[in-house]
Amino acid sequence: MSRKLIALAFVGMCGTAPLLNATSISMAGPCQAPLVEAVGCKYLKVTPLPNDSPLPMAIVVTCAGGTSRYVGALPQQQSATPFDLTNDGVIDGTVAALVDDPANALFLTPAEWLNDVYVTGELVIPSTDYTIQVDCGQPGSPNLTDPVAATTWAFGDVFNDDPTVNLADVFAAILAFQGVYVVAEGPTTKPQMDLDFCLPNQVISLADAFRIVQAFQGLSYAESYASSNCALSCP
Ligand SMILES: [Ca+2]
Ligand SMILES: [Ca+2]
Ligand SMILES: [Ca+2]
Repeated sequence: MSRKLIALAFVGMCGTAPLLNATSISMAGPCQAPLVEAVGCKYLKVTPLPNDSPLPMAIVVTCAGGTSRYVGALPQQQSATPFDLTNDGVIDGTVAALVDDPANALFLTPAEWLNDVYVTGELVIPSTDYTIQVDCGQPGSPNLTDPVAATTWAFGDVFNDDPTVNLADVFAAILAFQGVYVVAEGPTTKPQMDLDFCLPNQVISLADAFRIVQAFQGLSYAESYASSNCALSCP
């Protein structure tokens, strides 16, 4: 009998769903490392696995310097926020942000995460190494997977190709601002271009295009944000 069936049988024997306690949840399956890829200079895409797991899972992001933070709701949100990457009306996953307080970590099943979580935050910054783990434990009692590494894209490099920033990168953002998410280079998505302000706002505006213009002009992320209070490194 599979572990999942054992857990279900346990619920059946006891008769009531509230008895699906920590013991039966931990029997439901192993905690798998997530799929991870950078999808912009301020976004990491995290896919908790397996997709059909009934386990609530949290996501932990660690900077190269060793600072770890859980993923929680965006400010003013109660949970992970549905995210339509291209304004085509089809939700593609959720967006959530690094939070300072582990008590604010979101524990959701992969289905509740809508499978693909677009992680951003003030400490998700360009050209920076991160490792990502899933926590299949409970708040305050972590059960972490192996870490998976990803590096965010260069500041303003919409296509992550060169990694220079050229007019193609700038035009992609201007077209997205106008609602067009297909350019000569192919389809684009918001995480490729959403880099203003400290915490990106999931809307492509002229402010995003302006940052990309600054990158095209040769400014670094630190130079572009020098007058802000945005984090310039992830310790
Ligand atoms: Ca969509
Ligand atoms: Ca480029
Ligand atoms: Ca934006």
